[in-house]
Amino acid sequence: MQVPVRRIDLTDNTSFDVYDTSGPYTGYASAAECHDLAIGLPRTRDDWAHPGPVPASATASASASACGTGSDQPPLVRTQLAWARAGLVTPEMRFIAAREGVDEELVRSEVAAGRAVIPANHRHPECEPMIIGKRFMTKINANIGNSAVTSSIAEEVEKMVWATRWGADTIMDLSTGSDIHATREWILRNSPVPVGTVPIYQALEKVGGDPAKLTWELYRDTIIEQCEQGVDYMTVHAGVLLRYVPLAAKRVTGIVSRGGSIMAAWCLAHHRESFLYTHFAELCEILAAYDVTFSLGDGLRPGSIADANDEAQFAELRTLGELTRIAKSHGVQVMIEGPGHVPMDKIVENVRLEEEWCEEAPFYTLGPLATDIAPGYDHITSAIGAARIAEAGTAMLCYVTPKEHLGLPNRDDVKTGVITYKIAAHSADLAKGHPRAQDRDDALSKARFEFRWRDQFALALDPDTAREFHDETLPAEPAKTAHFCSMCGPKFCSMRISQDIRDYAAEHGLETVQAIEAGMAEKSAEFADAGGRVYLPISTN
Ligand code: IRN
Ligand code: FE2
Repeated sequence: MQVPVRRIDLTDNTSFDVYDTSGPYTGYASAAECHDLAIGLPRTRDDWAHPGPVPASATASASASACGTGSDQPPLVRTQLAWARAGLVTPEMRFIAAREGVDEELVRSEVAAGRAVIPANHRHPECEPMIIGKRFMTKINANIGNSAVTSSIAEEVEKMVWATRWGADTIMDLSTGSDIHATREWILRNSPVPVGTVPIYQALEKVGGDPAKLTWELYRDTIIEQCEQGVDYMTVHAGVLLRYVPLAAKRVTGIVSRGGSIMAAWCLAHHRESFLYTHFAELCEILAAYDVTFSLGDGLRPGSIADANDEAQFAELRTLGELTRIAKSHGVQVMIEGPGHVPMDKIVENVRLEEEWCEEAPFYTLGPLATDIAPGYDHITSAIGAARIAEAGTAMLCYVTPKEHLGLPNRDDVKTGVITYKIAAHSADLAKGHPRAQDRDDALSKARFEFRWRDQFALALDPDTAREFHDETLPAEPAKTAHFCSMCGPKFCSMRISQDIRDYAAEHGLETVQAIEAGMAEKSAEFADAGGRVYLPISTN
């Protein structure tokens, strides 16, 4: 079994390995240069030895009541959750343990407890397994394919490759328009990361965009179609209940979730309970057959600071907790989607309630934006909330680009969004004391202090921008080894000055602290000799 890492070669003849999401595309100018996109990536996971079917639930009675079969025999399934509960370590769990640098048993037990998920559809064997859970590295998702205007196979694949190159751990294909199926096929066959979707979007396309025309049968067929293709996780807004819809009426921004508004429209049009809720057990049986992970949607998430943590939001969250228990009794893995727009002081409560009501299922949040007042900068307003919520226990962050609320993100926006979210996720990992997190900071800081500019760039999340900014003022090659940059210039570089202090100490056989004192004494004598004035008269010559 081979596990991917990105090896960064440093100029001091050492190297540094980092977690890598970019699959075999690393280092190629384009995806098409890497391999034939029409054929797709090797189906590696097909060759792995997976355990056979095991009971869907830990206890026969829980399963019987949830399925409504009345039988005491729980159905047999092949999901990471059921395997983990049966005490089995799967090849995916071993792969992840090596990738994250943790024990296999930690991976198995967190999955068994439902505190972590491994989104890995049996029919997406091209995928490099990854884990989403608060005991592991905080993950980020990038949404792509947001356009109704279809492009070529290469263009669609290129968007996915671009997002994963900068560190997206999963991508969600939110494509709309007529070529949804083909686009998704291209992406899946070429994606080294799990792919998520919101199937209600495709279902809505099939009925010409009128939510009232949606039916359970049509939705079910869409789900099966996507399961067959290999989608790894699906957003299902099954917590938007008929009686919750009026709760959103008095809000400042109503319902902002696309899926949530589609389901609310259906409930109101028919004045019936959501078919996603009433058919939830059948949905579980379908997802269990492929090991597709639920991402229970937050259809009533707040879309403004004013609406944060309101009744509508938390009513839905309680229902998501109920659905979590049903899904798990079918052996289906679950994560819970979260907000949205939340001021800093209300963020931690979201995690606390999610953990309490949803049995600590991994939380997957969209930001949240910590303020509404900066359109054009919502990657930043949301990264502030994202860092905070991840520190409190969110396992995956859905990125937000600078174009949020304004338009469709282009290539640069996708990169900016991904890098911004890598910063939020990594900052949280540092605060949480994730075992490997600080190593990269230390390596970069050491390179910075030793003026190994090339290493500082190479270790950066975005080496290209770091190099570009440096070269704007000091483009010459020797500047890459110079002991200063253009920010402070050679005379005022604090890094150089503190190195000088160390050199002074070494020369004078002093400890650093003594050296600073000695140096200070020298400087103060100089100051007194010059007249002891802070403000010197302007020189007239
Ligand atoms: C993540 C957390 N809450 C929402 N999300 C993501 O938002 C979800 O996974 C999907 O990618 C996107 C759009 O969801 P709505 O607007 O249909 O809820
Ligand atoms: Fe928003």
